[in-house]
Amino acid sequence: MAKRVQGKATSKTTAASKGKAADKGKAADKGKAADKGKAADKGKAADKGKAAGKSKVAGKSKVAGKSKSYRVAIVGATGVVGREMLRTLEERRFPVSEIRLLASERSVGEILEFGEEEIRVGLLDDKSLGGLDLALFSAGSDVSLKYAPLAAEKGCVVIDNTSAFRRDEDVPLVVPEVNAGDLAAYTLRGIIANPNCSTIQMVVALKPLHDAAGLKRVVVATYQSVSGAGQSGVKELEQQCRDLFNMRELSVGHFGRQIAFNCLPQIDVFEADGYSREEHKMMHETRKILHLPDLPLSATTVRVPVFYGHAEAVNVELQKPLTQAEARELLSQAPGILLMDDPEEGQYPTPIDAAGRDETLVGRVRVDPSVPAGLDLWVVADNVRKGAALNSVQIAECLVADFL
Ligand code: NAP
Ligand code: 2RA
Repeated sequence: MAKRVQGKATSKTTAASKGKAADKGKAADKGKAADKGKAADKGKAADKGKAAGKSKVAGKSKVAGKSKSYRVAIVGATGVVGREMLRTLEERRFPVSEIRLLASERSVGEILEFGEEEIRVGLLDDKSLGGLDLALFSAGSDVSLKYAPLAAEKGCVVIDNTSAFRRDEDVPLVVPEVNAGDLAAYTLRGIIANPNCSTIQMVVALKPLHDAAGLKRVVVATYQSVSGAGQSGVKELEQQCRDLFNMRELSVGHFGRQIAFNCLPQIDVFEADGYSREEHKMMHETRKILHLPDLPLSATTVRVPVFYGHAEAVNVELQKPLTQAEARELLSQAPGILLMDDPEEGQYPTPIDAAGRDETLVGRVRVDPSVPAGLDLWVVADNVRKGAALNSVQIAECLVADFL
């Protein structure tokens, strides 16, 4: 199981990193959080006997110890996701012969740790992407649009964590537990897209239900943490909390409104049809990953004052009914999922449970009585980890295992 010390992940954002609230690591990393282990390990949930640490996460260290090793770059290495990518490569013992950390001028010279090594952050420019086997991009779409094709031209395979190429037909969009088979198409452009964090956790949960009973329609409402907006989002919530508790006037930045003690039904800009761009991402990406281009799907995405971990209330209409027990069984056996579903014992997942974990946590599984074949689910995951860094590294592991 992966652990994340949030203080390190946001080490540039001193206040947030050191702030008690921001420091999910305090709870999750030390295992003091709602401690999935407490409930799940004791087999009280529907997934009796499925110990927390034994859930199946696709591609788990499948390449650790491989004799061939690879020259890897992280573009955006100093960001919330980039730092987690570095940590994930190390934790999963990805076979690395050279690691190159790149960012903007703002961070050049910063030192990041990789195992015993101290690596100096370099400048991303036209010359910095030669002599690489793999590059994990996570520095925003504009950076990817400019530099990812350049890296691919130089013979490097790009795994891109931004929205730059996700909708391109010749770029596979991959969640290894769901559609690893799509990876083979990476040769078309030399680029693989990592889906949006809110999409990843939802498709991990939808996949076993779709395989068993066929998806007919999906309606989702999300509760997304501020770390989804990167370092600036974490800083902003932390600063607003401090200001409020100290009776200071608060300043509003990235979120455009007060996020502390508030919920904002807007993530990214609004499009002409009234949906936000984040909602469009969920709808388009889910259809592409599940190979269901006509799947009816509606999303409402909401930013909540939580530091790490996205939660989603997912309503699923199926082609044929599943009982609660059948759905729980399917979910408990699916790769990458940890079922935490024993409400009478107070067991259901929360963002604090998910923070620092690899799995997508699922609970509150119910039959929706308003339709002939429907289910309601509560799906929670660490947006920085499974929603971004871990999924990218899993893609890299699949590539290395099967293609490189
Ligand atoms: P972040 O914390 O703001 O980090 C941004 C990173 O990009 C920093 O390393 C920054 O370097 C670098 N960067 C920015 N402009 C650059 C430029 N012109 N040249 C080189 N490097 C540049 O953001 P984040 O949360 O890590 O997100 C990064 C990407 O991942 C975004 O596209 C985001 O949509 C996507 N994503 C994020 C999440 C999440 O949960 N956070 C989940 C899924 C996808 P400096 O230190 O030099 O500024
Ligand atoms: C967010 N899903 O939570 C986005 C990050 N890419 O803001």
